[in-house]
Amino acid sequence: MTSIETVVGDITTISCDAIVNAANSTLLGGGGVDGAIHRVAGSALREACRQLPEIEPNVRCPVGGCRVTPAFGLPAKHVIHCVGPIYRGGNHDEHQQLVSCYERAIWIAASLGLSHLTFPAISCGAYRFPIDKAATISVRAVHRAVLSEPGIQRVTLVAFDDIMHRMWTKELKQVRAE
Ligand code: AR6
Repeated sequence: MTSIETVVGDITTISCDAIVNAANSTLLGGGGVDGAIHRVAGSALREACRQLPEIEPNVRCPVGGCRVTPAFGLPAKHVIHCVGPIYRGGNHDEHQQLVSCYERAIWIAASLGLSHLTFPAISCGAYRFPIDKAATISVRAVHRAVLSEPGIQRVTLVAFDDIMHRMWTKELKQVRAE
């Protein structure tokens, strides 16, 4: 049975098998958690991302998808780069695209034989997804996806502030009670 937990902190400081990144479709870095991950990983991460094949000019990963690289200077083996949706009011497939990020990250981690994953709150910063909705979507997507992946033993949802942590705590409590 997978343990799903939430903590407050900087995701780049937590040891695990794979750190999930909230990237953009270029995969070449940016601000927020993406910037922090690239800073700690070092320039080799950007180079590894640059070498991933483009599916369109300067697009290495579609929205809702993910790609894997080594983690270089981070305390992990891999980075799973997810591209979350930009929130545009909720009627542009954002819900399903966010589900897809969490599910695919778990599936790809399982296929690599990994057991401990850390996630940031994908799309909850620059991409402006409402955090209450994102907390519900992410907890439910993780909860469902790990049911069929017994190799995933631990998922840590890393909140950068107390508000996100409270949202995740509430959702986890609810899902456990169902
Ligand atoms: N550890 C954990 N969580 C963090 C950290 C950290 N070190 N830093 C920020 N967060 P965002 P998005 C939280 O904006 O909304 C980038 O420029 C933050 O408080 O990083 O998916 C990319 O390149 C928020 O709750 O990602 C894209 O262009 C959450 O991480 C774009 O932003 C996600 O915020 C992606 O936007």
